Amino acid sequence: MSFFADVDTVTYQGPDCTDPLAFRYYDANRRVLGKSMAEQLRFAVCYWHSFDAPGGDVFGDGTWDRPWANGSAEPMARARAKLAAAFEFIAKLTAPYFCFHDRDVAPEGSTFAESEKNLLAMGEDIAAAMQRTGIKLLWGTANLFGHPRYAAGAATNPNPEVFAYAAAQVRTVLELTHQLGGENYVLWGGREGYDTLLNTDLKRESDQLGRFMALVAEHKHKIGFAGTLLIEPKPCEPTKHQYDYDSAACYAFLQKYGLADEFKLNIECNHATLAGHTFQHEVAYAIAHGIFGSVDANRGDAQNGWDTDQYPTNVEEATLVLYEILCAGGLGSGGFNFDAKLRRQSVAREDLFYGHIGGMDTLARGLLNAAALLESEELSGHVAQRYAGWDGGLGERILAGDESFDSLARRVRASNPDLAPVSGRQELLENVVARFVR
Ligand code: XUL
Ligand code: CO
Repeated sequence: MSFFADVDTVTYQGPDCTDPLAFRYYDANRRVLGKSMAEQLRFAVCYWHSFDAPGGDVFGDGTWDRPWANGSAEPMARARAKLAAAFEFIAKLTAPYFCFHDRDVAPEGSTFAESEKNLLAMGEDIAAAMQRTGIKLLWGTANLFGHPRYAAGAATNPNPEVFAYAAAQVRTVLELTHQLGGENYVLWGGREGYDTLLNTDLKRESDQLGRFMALVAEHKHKIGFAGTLLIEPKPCEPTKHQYDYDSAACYAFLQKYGLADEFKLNIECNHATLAGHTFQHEVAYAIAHGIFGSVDANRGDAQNGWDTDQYPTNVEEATLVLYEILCAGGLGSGGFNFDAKLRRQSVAREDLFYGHIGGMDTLARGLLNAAALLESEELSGHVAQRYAGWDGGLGERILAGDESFDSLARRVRASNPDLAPVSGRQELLENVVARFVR
């Protein structure tokens, strides 16, 4: 069964190549800062946008040519065809990882037991496909937002029976992720929020979510899953307000419930921009607080206020984000998962290749630029110099707790220091970045 017979394995052909089915920058084995590009970028293809979604929008039906979705009347046969399409595509793209929700890979049954049976049966086929191709699992996740039972939330539902159902669902997917050697497990709180405060008890919902996350961590340790647990910040959509608003809100939540050592963050570019932040800000905030985990790579639209999930094309943005990640020592167990989808008019199957190739090349360029910027020390040197006063003397004593308001006031009164502002050099530094963005 072949669904992409017209496309060969995508190869690196260099920046001058004009073949749209070749990489111009992503050269998997090229060494960058001591690792191969493949190891630095850890690309993953997501199952849901690429193989599951039909290309519909709120005004119209699916448009995409997806023969695996309608070749059989039998849902498990369709799931197996989808699996064949996914692994053929990911292998030809040479992406080392994939990511899935339970409902992407296996049909929901008429009972919980039937859904679980379907998922575990598909799990065996997934394991065989991974074995055959060498493609690995970056993360698994449970869909706790699609079914009507989750309309008022999963963990934050007013009905504890829904909480229990979500727990049972996550338990199965966490165990399957563990069995498949998954390197992370993601929780995106798509409906963990509210539409109106008129019917919502914020405090209860927060405590319910905290308890749910604690149960996930408890079960992770019970089964010996060594991967990283990740939560994925997003401010809104589908609910008006989501509790995992941004990196800062997630960090506060994790600390409140004693979970800051158990969870890290999966930062998505378009979620950052929906929250009114830059992608770089969200990544930098997570890194600064020791909770950076992984990335959902995509981009929004500067004029639209929703999650357009387009493929990344902004090389400057990729450079700045990769600069933060490289300064922090790399992705660790995370990766760049393309949580990105084609436009509704991109109906052809090979459009999936163009989207991913463009995204991989954009991030590969970002990696090369960021490595050069890091090695030049032009930004880091400036920042280090800007804060040098805190490395010794007065700054060090303040941070060590060796100064008080009284001692500081005595000091200022005695020395009456000249505190004329020093140039922040923003324009100069923007010009430095511009020099490295190629
Ligand atoms: C939705 C989103 C999800 C998560 C996984 O905006 O990003 O696809 O990544 O549930
Ligand atoms: Co995402």
